[in-house]
Amino acid sequence: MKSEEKLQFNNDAIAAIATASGQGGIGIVRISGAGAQAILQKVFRPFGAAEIDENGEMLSHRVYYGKIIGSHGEILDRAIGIYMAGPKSYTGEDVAELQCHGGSKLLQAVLKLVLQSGARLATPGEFTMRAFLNGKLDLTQAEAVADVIDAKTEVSLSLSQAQLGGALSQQFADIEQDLLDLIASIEVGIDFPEDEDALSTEFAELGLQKLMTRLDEILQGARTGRIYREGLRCVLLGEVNVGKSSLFNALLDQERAIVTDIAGTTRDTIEEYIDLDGIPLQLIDTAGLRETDEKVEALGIERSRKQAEAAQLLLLLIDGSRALSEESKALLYEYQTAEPLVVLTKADLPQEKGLEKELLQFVSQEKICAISAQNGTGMQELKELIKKSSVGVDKPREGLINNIRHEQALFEVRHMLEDAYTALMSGMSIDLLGIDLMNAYQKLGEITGKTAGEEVINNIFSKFCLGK
Ligand SMILES: Nc1nc2c(ncn2[C@@H]2O[C@H](COP(=O)(O)OP(=O)(O)OP(=O)(O)O)[C@@H](O)[C@H]2O)c(=O)[nH]1
Ligand SMILES: [Mg+2]
Repeated sequence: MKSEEKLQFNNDAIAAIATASGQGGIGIVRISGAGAQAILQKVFRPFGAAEIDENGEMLSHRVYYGKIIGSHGEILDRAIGIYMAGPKSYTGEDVAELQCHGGSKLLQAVLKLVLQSGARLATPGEFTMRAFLNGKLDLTQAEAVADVIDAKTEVSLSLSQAQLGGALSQQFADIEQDLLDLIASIEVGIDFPEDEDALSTEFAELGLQKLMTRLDEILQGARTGRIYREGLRCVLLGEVNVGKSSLFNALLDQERAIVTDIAGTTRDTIEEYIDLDGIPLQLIDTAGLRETDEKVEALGIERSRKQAEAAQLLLLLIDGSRALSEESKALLYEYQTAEPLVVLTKADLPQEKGLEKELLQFVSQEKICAISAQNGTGMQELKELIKKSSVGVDKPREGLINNIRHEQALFEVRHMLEDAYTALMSGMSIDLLGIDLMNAYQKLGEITGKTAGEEVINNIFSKFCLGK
């Protein structure tokens, strides 16, 4: 593994609390690295006639019940102790775990004891980084570890689990192999006994085209993948009293925001996640937009506009029971380029005739829908429309890339292949093509980590939580 050469690899014993902070039934202190077993046995004594080997050492991959002994000989806790000899462990190193009672003071005391016994505190992500450096996981799988922990919906979770299982690794391994095959064929020229140059050029062209198409397909799914992993910021915007907070509550299925008939009820932005058929939708209710001299409201309105700018999907709400106001018209005009979904509200009331027609000056028909937050009319259609405008018809499927890092690297590889293709078409010698393709291969390897530099790797693991 290349990364080992680049990163200074140290297998000194590290330790951390592996479970979430706060109280829980069980809390785990994990130790990994050289001497993990010795440290475990310094602090932990199995009860009774537990099986140990002739050197008095606990056996690997056995569960022991025993006591944790503090520095003054006191019993800190009764716990489960497990020793897992490398490489059959999470990190690939010798690993020991103490499964204690889940109190934060207790776990801190146990961790302190372990640190006094020879381990040092692990940095965030260091366990998983070691797993990567020991070849237990590639980079896409290591990233999936964090994603599984952070998954916002069941769909996000299953996509991350597939990635952890190697769905992306396999996909990129296949592409790497195709690229290597192409490089090899070009270099050896095996398939082209006669008229070598013409044939080999044609072969390279076809191979490149095939690869570019494959990369395009993957890149097309990237936005969808990213939405399932990160969520989609969806902002409800509109004039005062059009029913933003009512719609927010209806989508949330909970009376979260205050609703009144007083114009300017909502002052601050309110954010909540909902699971829309697996899409983690981050809904943001905002203060209604209008001219005001009132200081607090004006600050709220400033926030509304900021949110609208940062939105990935904008819902522009318009009261369907009233004639189109000058204010709403101005908003339609102002936010036209953001391609908002226009939501006509209060569909349970008599609707203003000709309103939809007027809207067509600003948006296309398929971006308009009418709802009632009060009786639920049109809510399903709105949800479908949100889905269509975010993930489109893309179904969540294994192998969707979901990470800007993968996307950027792939995008660069795509460009490199395209440049090589163009050069080839304009008469570049086939010998030179191999060099370009080798560069593309190197770039591709950054995704799984084969060729990733220290900075990339450190950056990925530094985002992990402590103890992972
Ligand atoms: N009939 C009917 N009334 C509604 C509906 N949605 C909202 N309203 C009423 O419209 C008024 C304003 O609703 P809100 O949800 O507070 O409107 P808002 O856009 O959040 O208003 P601000 O926070 O002031 O900007 C309230 O009296 C609601 O009961 C609806 O679907 N049908
Ligand atoms: Mg409101």
